[in-house]
Amino acid sequence: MRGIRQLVGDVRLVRGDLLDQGSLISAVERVQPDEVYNLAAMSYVPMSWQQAELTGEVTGLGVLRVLEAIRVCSGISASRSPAHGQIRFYQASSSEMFGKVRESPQTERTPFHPRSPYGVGKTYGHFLTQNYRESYGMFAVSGILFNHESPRRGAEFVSRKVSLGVAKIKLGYERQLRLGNMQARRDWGFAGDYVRAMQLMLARDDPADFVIGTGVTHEVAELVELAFKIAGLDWRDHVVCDAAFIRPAEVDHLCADPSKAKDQLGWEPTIGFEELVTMMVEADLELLSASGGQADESFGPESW
Ligand code: F7E
Repeated sequence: MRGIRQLVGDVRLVRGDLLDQGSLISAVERVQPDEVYNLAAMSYVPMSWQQAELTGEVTGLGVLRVLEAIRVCSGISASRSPAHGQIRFYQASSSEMFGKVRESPQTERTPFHPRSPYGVGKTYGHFLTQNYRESYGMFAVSGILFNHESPRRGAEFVSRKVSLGVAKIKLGYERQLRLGNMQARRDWGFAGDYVRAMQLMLARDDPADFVIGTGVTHEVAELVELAFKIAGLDWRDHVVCDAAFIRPAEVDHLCADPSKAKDQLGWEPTIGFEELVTMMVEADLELLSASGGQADESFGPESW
């Protein structure tokens, strides 16, 4: 609910739980959708070590339950192909599946080596989506999305933790920001661009998987330095490295090769790294100025 609070009233909410097969079948029966986007997961990587079994249930088996709900409601079986006008399914796969990367940049053909229970769960969901496409002829595809951010990002993820931290320090509510591995590199893009890619994937005639990212990678340290600079601050005066935020196994370096998406979807990101970080810092300065320093951080930030 946290992510869609602003939309309540404009959208109709129907209950369904990734842990409950019957509830998903009921939801699909009731809504009769043309398209289903599974963006749900236990998605905070550090939490996936603390709740590994729950992560497997939600992030991994949850995909099976959604696919089964679509299959059952569409009357599809191994001997019966989907009827014309079948439900199209999008699975939110993740660059975390590449983990300890075998090559750089990463493409649709790069082998997976996930480094967390979250990455392992996503890899299961990815292969299962492919398997339902091949076994039942379903229109089921995965977007392998690299990190995508916006001012609505949860406070536990590093981009928002930094933009909120900078805003709090700038406005005098806090003096320090405690972070983990500043050397990790990520390919960060704007979430709005990535949602457009998801829609383009379902609008195609042929179901296929795509890597979605910018092709540009930055260190966490660069993100930090830029965010503080935007607010007229020097990060060295405020940032403290805290071992509590170091992960048991890290994904060191991710960088997308989005050529297939460019060629076959006509997709390109419209917002670059600097514009994204500026957008997030400015949004948090505005939010905290208006709210007297209060932000919705119900889930975090916290250590793993
Ligand atoms: O970490 C490092 C941390 O938590 C990014 C999810 O949406 O994208 C996201 O996963 C990097 C890591 O995202 C802190 O060690 C340093 O190397 O923002 P993050 P993530 O783990 O890359 C993928 C594509 C998904 O699918 C996931 O669901 O930043 N880092 N210091 C820190 N990270 C956090 N969270 N907090 C720190 O204090």
